[in-house]
Amino acid sequence: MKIALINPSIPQSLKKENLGLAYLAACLEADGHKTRIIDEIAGEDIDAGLDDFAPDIAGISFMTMYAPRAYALAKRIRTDRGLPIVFGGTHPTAMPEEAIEHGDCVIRGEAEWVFPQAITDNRLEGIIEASPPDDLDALPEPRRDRMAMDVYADAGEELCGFNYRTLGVITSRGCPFRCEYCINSQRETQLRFHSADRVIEEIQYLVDRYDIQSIAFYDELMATHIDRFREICEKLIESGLNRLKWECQVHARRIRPDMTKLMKRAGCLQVNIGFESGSQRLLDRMQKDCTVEINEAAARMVREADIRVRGSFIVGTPGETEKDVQLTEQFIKRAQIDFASVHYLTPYPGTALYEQFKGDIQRAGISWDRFTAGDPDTFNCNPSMSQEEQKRQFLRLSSRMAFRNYSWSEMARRAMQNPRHALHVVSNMI
Ligand code: B12
Ligand code: SF4
Repeated sequence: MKIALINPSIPQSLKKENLGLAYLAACLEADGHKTRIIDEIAGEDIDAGLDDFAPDIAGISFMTMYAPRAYALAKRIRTDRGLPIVFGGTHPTAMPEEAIEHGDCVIRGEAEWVFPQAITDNRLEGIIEASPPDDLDALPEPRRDRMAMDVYADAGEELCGFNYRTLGVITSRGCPFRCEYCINSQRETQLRFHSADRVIEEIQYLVDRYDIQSIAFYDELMATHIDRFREICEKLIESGLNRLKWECQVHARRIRPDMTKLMKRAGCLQVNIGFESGSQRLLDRMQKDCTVEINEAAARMVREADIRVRGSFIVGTPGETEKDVQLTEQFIKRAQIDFASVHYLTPYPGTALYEQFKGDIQRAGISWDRFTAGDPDTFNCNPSMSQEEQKRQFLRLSSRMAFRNYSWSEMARRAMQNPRHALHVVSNMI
């Protein structure tokens, strides 16, 4: 069979490769199928791709904010070409009943084994529950070569103010935490890992084939299994691959001084930590399983190893007051966060947070394309503050903090790279 795997694009799309599709392509091909990833984000034209490839099945992958685009595409492909439509990815997994209205089949969850099997069994219809792969190393290497990787490598990935040729690697799947705004609050899949050897093999491949200078680890969290993470760092050093720069997400609870020193030697330039708030009450409310003190100590340990700290923060948590936003601002200053990225709390389908508000969201008829995590007009989860006030707090904090710990020369360089964004930030600061 010929299966087209479609990656739709919207104006807010970030130029980051969809590795889920590359894993699927590898497994479908291992089963004897032909695949083509038609990647609108990389600039490919979907109709031209379908004309050229003439597939038997069209699979479409999407997150929530892509849903209207994915459904419109599905309608067109069904009407014009009569192809069966299979949906997968975060949004169809969270909202299968909605998605199935627009297609023939929805596969929920990690579909590497189930998608090829459903084709073999000729049962690509309705809602299918995938059983996620237990052994990640048993998966063939993702077919990155099915995507225009140079577009992604050169997309201007910015790491600490520099643009490196960067590609992504996934070394684990799942997360042991259950933050209420994240899909892991509802997901039942186990935490699973690629071995350190497999990770190094993949990175070496990216160096040899795509000449990368930097790695973005797309894991939800690195360092959840400390020994394996240490092994990856040691192997990066032994193999000389520590000349590559990299960044990753780590939970504050997992940061230890011996680990940060090793990470530095292994090439780590920046650690991203979801601190979320400077208010303990709100951390507890969002089930963060962490304290302000642990967060502050983690930031200190990372800084002391001479690694930059990128902190992510949320405005709009239920119960948040102006005082809480001030606590967050004070935390960012006190912990000397190098780069603070502030998000507006967005109740994504698939999360425990969404379950609390789904009635209101459905009644308000909010279109999925507004679920961008940066749009304070999407939905206000916080009855303690008016929408207008919450929005004012968000814009103030995000613009004041975005460049807080950059030097003037760094800020000037960034402003020159993106003058429109710089003007927007300055106008919010005034
Ligand atoms: C890496 C990652 C990113 C990367 C790269 C994204 C990419 N291109 O894939 C970056 C950093 C760019 C990113 C950005 C964002 N992300 Co993100 N991201 C992730 C993360 C941590 C891992 C995704 C991943 O690679 N998983 C591993 C692969 C193997 O799994 P997969 O992609 O899901 O694919 C499997 C299945 O879904 C399925 N499948 C997928 N497609 C298809 C298609 C078919 C036909 C079939 C049958 C099956 C199928 O099979 C695949 C193989 O197992 C997830 C968390 C998660 N658990 O999913 C969040 C997640 C997807 N991101 C999320 C969000 C909200 C965002 C942002 C909006 C955040 C922000 N504040 O700006 C942006 C939006 C990006 C944009 N503008 O385009 C949410 C999405 C929630 C939702 N309901 O949509 C998630 C779930 C995190 C969360 N909060 O819970 N993200
Ligand atoms: S630590 Fe990160 S990935 Fe894990 S549940 Fe919380 S937000 Fe999600």
